[in-house]
Amino acid sequence: MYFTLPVIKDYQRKLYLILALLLAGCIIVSMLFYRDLHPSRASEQRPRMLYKTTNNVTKKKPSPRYSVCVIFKQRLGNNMFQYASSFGIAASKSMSLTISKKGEFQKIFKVSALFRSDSFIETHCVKRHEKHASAYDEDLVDFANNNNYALMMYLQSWKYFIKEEKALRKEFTFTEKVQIKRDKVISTILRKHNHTSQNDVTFIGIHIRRSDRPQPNRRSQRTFATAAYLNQSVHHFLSKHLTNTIFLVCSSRIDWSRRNMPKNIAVEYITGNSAAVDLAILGSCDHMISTTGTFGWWAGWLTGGEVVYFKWPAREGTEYRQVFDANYTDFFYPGWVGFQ
Ligand SMILES: *[C@@H]1O[C@H](CO)[C@@H](O)[C@H](O)[C@H]1NC(C)=O
Ligand SMILES: *[C@@H]1O[C@H](CO)[C@@H](O)[C@H](O)[C@H]1NC(C)=O
Ligand SMILES: *[C@@H]1O[C@H](CO)[C@@H](O)[C@H](O)[C@H]1NC(C)=O
Ligand SMILES: CC(=O)N[C@H]1CO[C@H](CO)[C@@H](O)[C@@H]1O
Repeated sequence: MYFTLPVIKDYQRKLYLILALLLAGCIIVSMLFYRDLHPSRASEQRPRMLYKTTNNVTKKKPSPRYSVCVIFKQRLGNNMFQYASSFGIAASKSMSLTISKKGEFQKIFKVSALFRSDSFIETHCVKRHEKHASAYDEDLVDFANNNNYALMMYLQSWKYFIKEEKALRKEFTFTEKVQIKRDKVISTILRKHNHTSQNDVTFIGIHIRRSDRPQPNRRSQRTFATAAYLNQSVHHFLSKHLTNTIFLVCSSRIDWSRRNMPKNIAVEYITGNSAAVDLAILGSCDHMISTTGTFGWWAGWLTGGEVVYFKWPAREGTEYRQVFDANYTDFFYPGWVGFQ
């Protein structure tokens, strides 16, 4: 008995090759699909707040299938509201949080959100729209955690995330890259003022916003802080007689700021950094004087100290005034101090 080796004809060989390629293709496509549904994480550790226990009852594990997806619009200050409010709302519903894996946000903060493709966010997240950009909207948050949702679009109220404030401070920890640049600027300033440690001084951050690049058509509807406001705010802190007070000013209009800041105070004008590094510098101050805009709002929040703001950011009777609630109480944090 003997066997004859089967003769593999040329066309058969080609057929096998095509089948093998098809199989490999199927495997690759299904792997990509799996990755989209099972996204990567910023860190292996899941956000602690999702597992917190209340009254001995462990909350149900969030289903990674259902997320609040963050859609970032405009610049850093706006993006922080979009992230923070989505984070707070997701936590209140035991949902996960998803951001684009191609975004810049995770290069600035060590966020715990899931990273997914833009196409996932575009096609799998049902969009819900707020009524006002800078006021709390209870209808916006009235949904069940049975689908993926994207909440549009500015979400500028602390009421969306106040219950998760502690967890949010962890989310808004700056990445090492930003921290290193911040520390360099801070230590240069300390040396210049003959101090060795930030504990020996009181830094008051000041963010002065004068222009309104993203929406120039709204310029006439907005108000901008004046020299009188800066004088009042600076003297508010000087009257407290804090230890070695130094004012740190960031502004897109640094010349205007130099001309209009009160004289005869210890002040440093910070220039030449990215918005993220400026925010990190201001955020590491003890207290904050903001003017208008979300960037100064977040710098104030990050300090965790006393925050002075300019009232009010919108002219009465304008369309822009309507993005806020009647008394601006949804927008400005409780306890912050408003000066005119
Ligand atoms: C929580 O657990 C403690 C100790 O096991 C018990 O005494 C208490 O009654 C529990 N509380 C609730 C709300 O079940
Ligand atoms: C720091 O110390 C040097 C040397 O003692 C002195 O010349 C300088 O004026 C001091 N600078 C400040 C801001 O106090
Ligand atoms: C700045 O404010 C202080 C304290 O309120 C006041 O004494 C001073 O006159 C003000 N300066 C200007 C230039 O308005
Ligand atoms: C608490 C508070 O300041 N409430 C005011 C909000 O605004 C309305 C109308 O503008 C006032 O009538 C309230 O007194």
